[in-house]
Amino acid sequence: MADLAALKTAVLTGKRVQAEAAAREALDAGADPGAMLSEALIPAMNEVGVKFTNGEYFVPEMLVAAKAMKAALEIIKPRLAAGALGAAGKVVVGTVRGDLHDIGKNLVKVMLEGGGFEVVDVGVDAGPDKFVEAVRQHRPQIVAMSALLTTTMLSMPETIKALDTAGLRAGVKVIIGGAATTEAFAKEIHADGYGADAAQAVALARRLAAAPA
Ligand code: B1M
Repeated sequence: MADLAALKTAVLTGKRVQAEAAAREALDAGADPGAMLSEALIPAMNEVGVKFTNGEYFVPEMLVAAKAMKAALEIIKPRLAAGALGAAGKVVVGTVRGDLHDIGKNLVKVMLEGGGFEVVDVGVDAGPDKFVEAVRQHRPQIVAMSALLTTTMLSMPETIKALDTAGLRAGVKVIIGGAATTEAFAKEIHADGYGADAAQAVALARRLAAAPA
């Protein structure tokens, strides 16, 4: 039986080496990579967020937990990304301006790749210009933006506006996600869709990439 509790604890307590070892052991014991995400890695990060809110954790604890999560994710990534790259379409992904959170964005990227999309990653703290430039250069069907902070989500409508001003908005579908965002916010800013998690982002991207521009 795979020990997902050990993986969760290692991430929660920011123990990178233990997290890597627990991820390897769980895979060797036959754990499902999706379950490792949904039952260990993501709940651990959610708990980190609760501890931060309660004043039990501070930024350094969040940071080491994030490093442990990323290290474990690297180990399970090859098992998640199994799709034929590019067959489903092309997506530009990034975390918006002012926002340095990249774990969720990276997860969305891995799952999109697993779903057969070619992904162009503009990274974190990506302003409207960066998204516009990537769309101009790579001509994706979809732009996926991530925001974790209530302050930085405001960069999303600015990016949509910049795509419009550049004459690129009609040619792409814009989807958003990240803990700060909601379905209602997506509607308000005239995005084409909202994904609550990485799996929803892939389903949404599939649906929109198949629809006419
Ligand atoms: Co930050 N942080 N953080 N942080 N951090 C949050 C987001 C926070 C909710 C913590 C809290 O107060 N409980 C809070 C935001 C409050 C708010 O705005 N409402 C917060 C804060 C305040 C801050 C700082 C301001 C703290 C400070 O300095 N005082 C600061 C800001 C830095 C900046 O960005 N400018 C900061 C810094 C950091 C660290 C650098 C220490 C670290 C990030 C490291 C990294 O990413 N490399 C960090 C972390 C780790 C967190 C928490 C604990 C965990 C985030 C995470 O990785 N979650 C977070 C609390 C929380 O979210 N519960 C918190 C796991 C990840 C898998 O989930 O990213 O939500 P998530 O992605 C999900 C979905 O949202 C969705 O799919 C993913 C997988 O299911 N999704 C998409 C994401 N993007 C998508 C895009 C899509 C679709 C779906 O496109 C279509």
